[in-house]
Amino acid sequence: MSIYKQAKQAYSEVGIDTDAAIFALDAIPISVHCWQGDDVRGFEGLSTGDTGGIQATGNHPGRAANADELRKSLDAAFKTIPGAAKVNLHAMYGDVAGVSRDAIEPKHFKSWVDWAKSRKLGLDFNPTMFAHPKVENGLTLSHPDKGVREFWIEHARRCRAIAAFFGLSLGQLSTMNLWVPDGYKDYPADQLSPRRRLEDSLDEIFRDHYDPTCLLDSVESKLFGIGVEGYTVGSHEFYMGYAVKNGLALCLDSGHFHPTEVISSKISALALYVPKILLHVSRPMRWDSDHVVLLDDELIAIAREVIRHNLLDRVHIGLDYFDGSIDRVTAWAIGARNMRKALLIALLEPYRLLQKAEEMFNYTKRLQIMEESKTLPWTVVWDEYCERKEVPKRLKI
Ligand code: RNT
Ligand code: ZN
Repeated sequence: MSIYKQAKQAYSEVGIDTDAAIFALDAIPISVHCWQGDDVRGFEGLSTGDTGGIQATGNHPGRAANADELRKSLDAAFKTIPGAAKVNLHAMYGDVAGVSRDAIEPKHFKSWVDWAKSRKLGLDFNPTMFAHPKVENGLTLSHPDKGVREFWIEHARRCRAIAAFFGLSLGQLSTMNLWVPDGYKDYPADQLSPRRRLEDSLDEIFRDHYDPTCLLDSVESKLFGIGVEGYTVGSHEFYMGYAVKNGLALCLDSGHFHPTEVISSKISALALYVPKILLHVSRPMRWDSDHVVLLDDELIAIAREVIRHNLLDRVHIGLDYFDGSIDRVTAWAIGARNMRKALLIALLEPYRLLQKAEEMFNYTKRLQIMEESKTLPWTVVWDEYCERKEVPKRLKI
């Protein structure tokens, strides 16, 4: 009997069909963030402005200098990443050299759409609200000056139009996720007024109606960033309230909470109140450092929450990390493959048995199943999947 057949047999004994798991796994889209390829710099020819507390560090050679190079790097990464995928773009990655952010249009992203079409990839999108001289005093949509706010409102409104264009052209929903860096280095006097202004700006941005099968609007909160330690306007409570009130998707970034908080434990609660959740799967080390995601307990816990509760149609999985100190293509490959491995582990979990034990208040059995199933041969199923997809089982060492 082949080793895969043996694994299939072992899993069938706990009620799991490995072929069905492989089939389901392959269809789960993972949105791969383009900004790992160039250390979050973009192609506008701008090297000015506040980074908003995002810090890519490292000087490894091979940083993509233009859109063609970035697409080549992505192509190289996708040779090793099995399964359905999307690419997550920021506004600063279009053919936008010399184009002001409040003047971008779908035509500036045509080369990305053509490329995505030919590779059968979806596209997601983000307004770029940092690294720009109009981020005045570290503020964008919450700035007291109406002119500054209007510049960024216009940018974000155009970004929605571009994302809707992605959705329409590719026949696949495009998520537009809005994150702003707005905040203060030190303790504020007035925490309320900036939040009121942010709310008003968001109301303006989300006023236009788009086909919900093309565009999904999402908002992303944050606790703090480097240089923005004292106060963040778009906090978790702010955006959770805003998303619930307005029926938007809420983005949970692994690095945007207190160090002992994990996003895996938030998914089930939020799923009761927001229509959709976007995940920015990342790895914080002591702060929101955006390290390459590992196949660690939290990654598996995130995947389990999505699979256990059947949330695949409501939770969109995206990656958000950037390490400039290692090979950028390999960084993508490691993180994206880990995400998919975690999903496979979740799909192979004997969840029904766990649930049954819990229903019977048999917590001994629950613990036993949890622990004993850890040594079921999921890696054999992974190898089989990679073989079927003609991607390497393990990256070449
Ligand atoms: C910043 C947010 C945001 C960015 C990307 C580049 O802390 O996580 O999602 O990382 O949009
Ligand atoms: Zn993020």
